[in-house]
Amino acid sequence: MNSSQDTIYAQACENISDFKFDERVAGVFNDMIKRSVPGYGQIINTLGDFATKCVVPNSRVYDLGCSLGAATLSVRRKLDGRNCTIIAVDNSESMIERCQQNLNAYVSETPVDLICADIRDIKVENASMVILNFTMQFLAPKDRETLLKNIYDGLLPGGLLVLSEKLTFEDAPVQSLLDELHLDFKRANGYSELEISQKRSSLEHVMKPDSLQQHERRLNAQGFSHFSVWFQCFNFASMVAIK
Ligand code: GEK
Repeated sequence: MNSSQDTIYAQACENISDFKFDERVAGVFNDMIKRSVPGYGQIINTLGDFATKCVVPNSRVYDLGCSLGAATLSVRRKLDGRNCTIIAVDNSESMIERCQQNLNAYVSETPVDLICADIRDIKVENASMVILNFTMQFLAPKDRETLLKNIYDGLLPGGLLVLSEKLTFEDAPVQSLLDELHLDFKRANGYSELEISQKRSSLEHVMKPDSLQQHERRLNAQGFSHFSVWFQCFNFASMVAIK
């Protein structure tokens, strides 16, 4: 997947506006997420392995907040022969346009319904796998339970939710240690102090991470009885919940 280098916050801005998934971000998104989210590449690759194990014939896979389609592409490679459909949803038109181009670049017999919509308006049905890869953190906290209820109701018995999120920590020293390690990761990937602090300001009102305990409690409350973290690097984790 091609991407230009992310230099969006490289110049000093007088007023930092709230972060939006607009054309400028979509154009550099692949570079931005790889340099900002530790473990992103490994998570994307492993989503395909989860699909191999968990997706049953004649069912659906949902990729909610699909951005440029990285998760959809990873899963689609593993699904041929199962008569499945992938429903990939994002509410950014710029992301959806570029996602369509990325999907068109590869041949597959597994159809993808690419939908430009709010994931809160999508009814999940006949799903054996649902992916929320760093998307739920952008939803208003009050909407997260309803989203997970919709996912739980639409999953088949034994169906899998993969939920990847940035985490907060109830223990303050752990929070600051893992924050520091994440900052070092961004510095090592070439982001300047100015870029890091301007991006942080732009995300302040837009991205609201939860703790692992909050995630587990919320998933249990919707009925998921099997839960684990399968990947964590610093303050980023990917969780599985099975219906
Ligand atoms: C990946 N999963 O590459 N409805 C639909 N889409 C939304 C909503 C919403 N309410 N809110 C945010 N989005 C991807 C990465 S990025 C994560 C996901 C990040 C979309 C938004 O437009 C963006 O494309 C995506 O969720 C979040 O595996 O940037 O850290």
